[in-house]
Amino acid sequence: MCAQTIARTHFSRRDFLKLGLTGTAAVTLAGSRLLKVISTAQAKDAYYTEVYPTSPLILDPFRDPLPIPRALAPIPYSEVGTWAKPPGSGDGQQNSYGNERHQIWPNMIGYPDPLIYKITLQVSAHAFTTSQVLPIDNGGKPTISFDSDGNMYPAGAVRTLPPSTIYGFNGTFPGPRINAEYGKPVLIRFVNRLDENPDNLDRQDFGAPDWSFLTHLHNAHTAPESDGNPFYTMKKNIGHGYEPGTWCDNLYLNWPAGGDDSEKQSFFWFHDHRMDHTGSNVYKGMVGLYPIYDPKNNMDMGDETKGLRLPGMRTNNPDGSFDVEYDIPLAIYDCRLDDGVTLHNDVHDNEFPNADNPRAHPEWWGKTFYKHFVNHGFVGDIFTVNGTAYPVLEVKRRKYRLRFLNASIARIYDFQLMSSTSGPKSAVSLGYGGDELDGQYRIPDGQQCMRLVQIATDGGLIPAPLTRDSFELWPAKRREFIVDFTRYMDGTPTKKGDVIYLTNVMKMGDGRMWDASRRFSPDPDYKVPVLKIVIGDDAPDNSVIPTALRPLPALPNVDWKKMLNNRKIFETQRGSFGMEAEWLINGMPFDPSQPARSLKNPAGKTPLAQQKLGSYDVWEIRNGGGGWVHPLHLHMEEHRVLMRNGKAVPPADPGHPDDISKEDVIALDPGESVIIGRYFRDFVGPYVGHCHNLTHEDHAMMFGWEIVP
Ligand SMILES: [Cu+2]
Repeated sequence: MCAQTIARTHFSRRDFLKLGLTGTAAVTLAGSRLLKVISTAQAKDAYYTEVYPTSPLILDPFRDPLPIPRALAPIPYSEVGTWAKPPGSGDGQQNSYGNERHQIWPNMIGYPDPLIYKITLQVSAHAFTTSQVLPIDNGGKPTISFDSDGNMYPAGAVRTLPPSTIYGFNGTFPGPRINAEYGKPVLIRFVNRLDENPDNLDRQDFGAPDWSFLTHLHNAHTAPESDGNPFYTMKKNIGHGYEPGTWCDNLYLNWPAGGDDSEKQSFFWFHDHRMDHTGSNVYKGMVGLYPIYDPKNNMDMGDETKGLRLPGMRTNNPDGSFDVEYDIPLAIYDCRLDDGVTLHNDVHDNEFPNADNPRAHPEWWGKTFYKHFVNHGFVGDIFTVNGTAYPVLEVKRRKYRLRFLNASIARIYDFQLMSSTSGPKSAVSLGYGGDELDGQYRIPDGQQCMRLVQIATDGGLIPAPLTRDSFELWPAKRREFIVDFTRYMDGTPTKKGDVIYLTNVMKMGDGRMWDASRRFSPDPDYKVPVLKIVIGDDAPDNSVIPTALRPLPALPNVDWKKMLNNRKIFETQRGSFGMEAEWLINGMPFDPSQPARSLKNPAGKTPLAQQKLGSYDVWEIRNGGGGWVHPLHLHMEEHRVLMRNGKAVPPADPGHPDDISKEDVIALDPGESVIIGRYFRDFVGPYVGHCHNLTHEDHAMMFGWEIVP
């Protein structure tokens, strides 16, 4: 089916105006105010109206169980052999265009043939909750709601949410989980079937309009053709992404950079990276999980009786996959549901002619609402874990390994483990309105009750565990912890039935930066429970909290201080071009035709962002200011922070404790500067660096760089 044949929705713009005239005052008011915005739509600022709907209140939170994805099974080679175009190492075998090959096939590094997986991009439906909801307005008052048949419901009517339309890996959100192991390569055939829509789901007005995708395994050590980055696809004339009917084979060697064991990592995720629509595709569901274990010397193989003895009990399944109990990924994602009266008005509207924007969409009431182009970055008011809003997890009385991932567009979280005697209260019942409704619930009497022992960052296991009272989680970052659910931080044992809340204490009303966090102007009243944890039965526990984990890779045999004058400098800025090129690096929007150029360094040079294969270099990543924070992600090898704000690391800046580890996302507070050291090994070709506030990325805060032979 092609775009033109998608059924038109029941509401036309005229219907909406009619509803505005004959419906309630609230609709008329909203309609007339917003129509005034339309009349000045030529003005650039009209696109910056950060007018969001208020999601309906989830009335019965913390009842839906936390979904814990099971491991996807590889496809038997006997079946792969029947494919018309099976994967392989030859020319033209990497994608359906037949124009690329894999740069390093596993046998070239002495590795076995890859396990083969197949993941299909599918249009599907997803429910964030089974709870009933109460539609509320920005002031927290009950308000009208709608359905897809054109009915309007009066204020105070309790409703069941319609499912949201997703573009998902195998049609689920989050997508499949692949449990990988170092030394065992994985090849995933990603197949685009987003043109098929058997249930005739309404695609709404976000998600790449040409239904293309581009999958990046963040931040695996991967050749450009498997990296899923738009600098590569644009240079190779593949385009913005892989379109419906096409496929590509992403080969993940599960091989540490430089063959160096100390470069191993532990938790990847795969997500969309389609040029200009990464945010809308990720928000529409393209998120998958990829923990990676290390069987060498049994160090970290998901078996707590061996190696480092990190929490986890491994079951090898007959289908070739394995699952690890007590080792739980937690993908955090915030969303916002349509209220049916908020205007859809976006610089991308011309890409979605069926939506007939600008207008409100009462027929989309209760489904995910997205704005591509907002001034700061899209934030939601409903917080979800593994695709479920406010879930509950029953744990055994023992230690767990929790792998946190921030899969949100722009929101940063600051998490603590809290207890609460009186339990969650809706923010509405506490008298809040506006942005203070974000998160919907609070635990006013919440008190920190447990600490978390950090064992890993983006770059994998850290040298030694860090005991934390709280931790920030910036977009795309991963942080892993051991939590001992047998006792509280004061030493008191837990009891069956005790309740602990994973609680967000960072208030962020838009994507610019926090309004309140533990580091800056904390708001002791902003305590939003995200996940309810209930203590269950005792269970055997052979895990330990090791005193040492994985040593950092050795620094190169050069004095990096002597390299500082010739460093490459990349600065994030908000530009004056506006629109699609709002967000810049070194004054330029992303240019897919060539690598970026450094700002002038102290030696007076402006080198191209180009590195010789096998080199090591010093880069500076700078936040050009303006009061925005930027989570700046560099593809390819993880970096080590050498200096932050002019001070050598270690010791780490107290606000950025992960600076002592390997990382792939740099957390840049406003005005900060970080100098990093990086290797460029094993593969040649185009890669990118970009802000992982996906609104910024999609509006050009990205730069191309490359490794040359
Ligand atoms: Cu940014």
